Amino acid sequence: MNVYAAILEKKQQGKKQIAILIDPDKHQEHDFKVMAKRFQKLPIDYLFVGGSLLSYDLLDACLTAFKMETKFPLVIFPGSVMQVNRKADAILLLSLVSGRNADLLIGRHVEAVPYLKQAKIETLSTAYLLIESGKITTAQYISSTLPIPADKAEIASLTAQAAEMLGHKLIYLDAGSGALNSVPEEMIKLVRNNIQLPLIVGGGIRTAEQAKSKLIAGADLLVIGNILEQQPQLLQQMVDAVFNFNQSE
Ligand code: 1GP
Repeated sequence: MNVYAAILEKKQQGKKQIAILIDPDKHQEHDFKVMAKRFQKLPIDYLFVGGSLLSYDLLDACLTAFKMETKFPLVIFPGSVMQVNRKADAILLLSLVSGRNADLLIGRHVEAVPYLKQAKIETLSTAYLLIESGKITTAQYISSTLPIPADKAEIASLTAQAAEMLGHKLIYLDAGSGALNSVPEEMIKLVRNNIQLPLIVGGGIRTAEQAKSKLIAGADLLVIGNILEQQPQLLQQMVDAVFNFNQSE
C-alpha cells in the first residue's frame, strides 16, 4: 500500500480525508482491540498513531490490534525516533519548519535513518508547522520551539511555500494535541491558496462544525485525536462531517 499515492489520489478527486489519531499512552493494552472493532466499519481514511511523549511501551500493541482488526493504513505520527515500527504502513517524517531547532529540522532524522531502513516503511516527508493555540502544548514544550502566532497567517503561508520549494510532500498545520484554539480558518485559506501540496490540519478540533469549517477553508486531511479520547461518541459525527462534505461536493 502506498499511503502518499492514496492521499494524492483523493486530493485530485477533490475528496477530503480524515485521520484518527491514537495516542497509545492514553489507553490500556486491552482497549486497542475493542477500539479497532468499533472503528472498522467507519469511513476513516488513516489511523495515525503516536504522541509527543510516550511513557509506556504500547505503540506496538496498538499497531498490532489495528492491523489485525482493520484495513486502515497505519501511519506513525512520531514524537521521537524510538517510535519507528515495521507494523505501520508509513511514518510522517516530520521536519518542524515553524521552529528553529536544528535537531528537529534535520538532526533526529539522521539518527532515525537506520531504524527507518530496517523497518522498511514508507516515509512521508512532512513540513510540520506548529501554530499558537492559546496554551503551551506538549509538542511546543518538548520541541523547545516557538509556534507561529495564530494571527500571522502570512508567516504560515510563506513557511509552507518554502517547505514546498524544499521538496516536502505534505504540509501539516497543527495547533497541537488538545489545543484550546484550533488553526484559524483564515490561516488555512491563505496556506491553501499558495501551495499545491496536500494540506493536513489538526489540533483542538472538537466539533463536527469546526471540522467542516476547516474543510471549507481548504484542509485536505483532518486529524482528530484528543476529543475522541474524552468523548468517543463524537467519532461518528466527525467521520460524518467529512463524508457529508464529500457527498455535497
Ligand atoms: C495533534 O493534530 C493532532 O497533533 C490532533 O490534535 O488531539 O487536539 O485532536 P487533537
